[in-house]
Amino acid sequence: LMLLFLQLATANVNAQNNRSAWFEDARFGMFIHWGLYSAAEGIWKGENLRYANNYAEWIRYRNRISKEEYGALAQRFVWDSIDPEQWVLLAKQAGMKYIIITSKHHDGVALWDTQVGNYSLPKLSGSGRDVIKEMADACRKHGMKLGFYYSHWIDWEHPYAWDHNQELTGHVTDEQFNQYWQEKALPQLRELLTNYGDIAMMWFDMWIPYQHTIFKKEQLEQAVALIRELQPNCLINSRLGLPTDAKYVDFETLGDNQFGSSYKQHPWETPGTIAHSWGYNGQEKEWKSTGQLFESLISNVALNGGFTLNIGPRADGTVPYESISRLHDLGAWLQQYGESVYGNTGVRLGSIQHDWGKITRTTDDNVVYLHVFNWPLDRLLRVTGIKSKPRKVELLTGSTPRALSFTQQGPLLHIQVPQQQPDPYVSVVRMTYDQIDLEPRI
Ligand code: H79
Repeated sequence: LMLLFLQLATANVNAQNNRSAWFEDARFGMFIHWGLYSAAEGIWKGENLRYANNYAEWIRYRNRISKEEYGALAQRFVWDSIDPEQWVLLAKQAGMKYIIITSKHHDGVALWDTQVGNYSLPKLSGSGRDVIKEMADACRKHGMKLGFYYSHWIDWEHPYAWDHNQELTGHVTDEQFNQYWQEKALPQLRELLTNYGDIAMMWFDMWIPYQHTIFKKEQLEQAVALIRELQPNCLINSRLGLPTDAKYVDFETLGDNQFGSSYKQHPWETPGTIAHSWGYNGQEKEWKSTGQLFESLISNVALNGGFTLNIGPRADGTVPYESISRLHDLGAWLQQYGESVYGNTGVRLGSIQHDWGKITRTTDDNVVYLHVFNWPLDRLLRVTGIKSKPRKVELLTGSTPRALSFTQQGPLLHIQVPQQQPDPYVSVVRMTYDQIDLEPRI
């Protein structure tokens, strides 16, 4: 009974529509954290206070910066070199299929030319540049899906929004919070969903179910109604805070940098960073390796999930070299081996793990890909858990695939591989079946 309940609980996320079909095929997207905090570069008046998560985009909260002083960061933007089209091209080169940009992060600053208040990047900087509009145009030009991050819960600019301990705003009553919701959040969402063409998704960021927050269910339902009315194809992520029901939520967002641990039937993704901070930090020390990013992406696809990988451009629009080089490597690999990622899902193998890497398959079930992170020194790749016998097994090399010989006994497949792995990051073995018999295992 418990098992049945679990299955029902996860199966209903995407039951009512196929809005999210493109998202399930995409598997890989770009997150962009860019805002006033990018200009602070993780340092405030010579100090980099260690506080809680230590994220550069939390600098206003961490350093208790006043609204006016924080707003003055807008003067540090270098508009000549800011070109959102370059971000879109970088995402495209990296093999990413969608971009989510912080239209308004926790600091409450709108990146677009909002008519709701004056606390926006175009107004504070005096540039008049609407970067969200430029993003929307560039995405349309290059066939890239565009989504908006919108911080609906936390807003350190608005006196009546949520800031955890109300250390910046003082105590907020339900009535006051509702005033923020009706007068700022909903009207801004309306602008974003009206003035920028097709929006592929709205990405909210609240990591607590609404019952444990200041939100009333009806308030969040107003946001859903607005999105469904203005953009019927727009996806909504689970961090809105409402239950994961198809009425409200189109895909699940796991924790920040939290990767899948079991196969999920409904669409899901992990938002992840290359660095530690999401926003630009001039003293960033924690860069993930390219190999680690490959494993994160492929491991998620093998569990039917996706990966939204973040960049934090500087206030002059440039992207740190560390991010660019990793994205280039990921993109070059996907260019060659993308058939094993896009439109792929996983093979349910229960608790079976392979020490060499991860398995994906095309959704019609007839092609299975072995992603080898650790090349076997004894030149024997051992695959357990698939009973069907492949028609052919090939090593993808980037040019002509190379046939591999194999033996099979029951669910145990032994593939002979050459001594040299063809790819320095992830080598791919393609197994083609006439008809594959995959036992669904939970
Ligand atoms: O936008 C990125 C982050 O800025 C945002 N989500 C990603 C996508 C995010 N950062 N932190 N969190 C979400 C959760 C952090 C919660 C806490 Fe705290 C911060 C726990 C401890 C420090 C705030 C302050 C809540 C408790 C104390």
